[in-house]
Amino acid sequence: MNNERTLTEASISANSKPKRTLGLAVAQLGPVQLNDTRESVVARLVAMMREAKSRGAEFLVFPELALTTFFPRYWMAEDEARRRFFELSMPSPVTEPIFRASLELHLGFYLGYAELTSDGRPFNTSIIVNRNAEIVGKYRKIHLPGHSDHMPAAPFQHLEKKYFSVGDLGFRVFDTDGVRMGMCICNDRRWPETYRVMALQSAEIVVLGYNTPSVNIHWNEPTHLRTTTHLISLQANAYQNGIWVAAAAKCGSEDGHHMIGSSAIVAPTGEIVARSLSEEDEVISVKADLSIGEYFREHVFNFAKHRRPEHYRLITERTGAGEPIA
Ligand code: CDV
Repeated sequence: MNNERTLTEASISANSKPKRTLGLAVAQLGPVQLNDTRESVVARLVAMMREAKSRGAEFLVFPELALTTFFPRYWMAEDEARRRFFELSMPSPVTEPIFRASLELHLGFYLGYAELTSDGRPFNTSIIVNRNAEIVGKYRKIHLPGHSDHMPAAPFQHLEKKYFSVGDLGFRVFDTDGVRMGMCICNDRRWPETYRVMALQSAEIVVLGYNTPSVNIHWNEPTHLRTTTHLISLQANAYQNGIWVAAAAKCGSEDGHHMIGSSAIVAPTGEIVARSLSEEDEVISVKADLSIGEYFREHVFNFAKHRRPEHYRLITERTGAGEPIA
């Protein structure tokens, strides 16, 4: 890790743009067990907000579905899932302490949670909250992995397609405390379109949370690849879009179901500048120089100058792979 940090610092000092910095932190969350209360999880989140602030953080990234265990691994009726795991409002009496801490600490944050709208639609949702504890942006997960049917032979379920509707808000960006920020959720991070749509709106940072089981229920994927493909997705997309990417895991063993850690902050150079060491609650932080991304966006990835969208038509015209074009 030290070596990677040195490379990034070298690339910063070789350039001359004035620094625009953001104290950027990620709050990795260790396991949340099925029987843990929302109150106990919120207390852990607030403790990490204080830790992040003490290190100079101005924005803190929490995981996907941060308030409960990763419940899509369990088969149950939709009504039961909604009653046990979904939020009807944000903030709510239970989550209010997070917003109070945001205001007190003058600390913005990203938070993932299960949202049930007032008209009964279920989404895997995240929000960006500014340093005045105001919600400035909402995103609803678009790339929902897994299945909707019961797979009793599988070691566990991945029922995001059963419990959630596909997000209806698109990949938008939000200006929060002087920074243009985009967000996505977990599986979205593996898709280049996710980042490119936000980079085309001049995103400087993309933040995200994830719950990635160590075991792939669909094929016998070597465990180490779960971490490799996670990191490579963050790094490639940070570089190819000239953006910072900050990713927060929920990890460790939730009632015997293990999920990867490796929360990371990646610079627009594609270099990992901070990475978690544990699979427990852990804050990582950097002083992110936002101007680094400008070099990439002005030169090798100057979109206006070099992109050729007339040759990218298949990306929006086709969903699955098909026959060669004439
Ligand atoms: N929560 C997720 O979206 N998890 C997926 C798993 C199923 C591969 C991920 O991309 O990490």
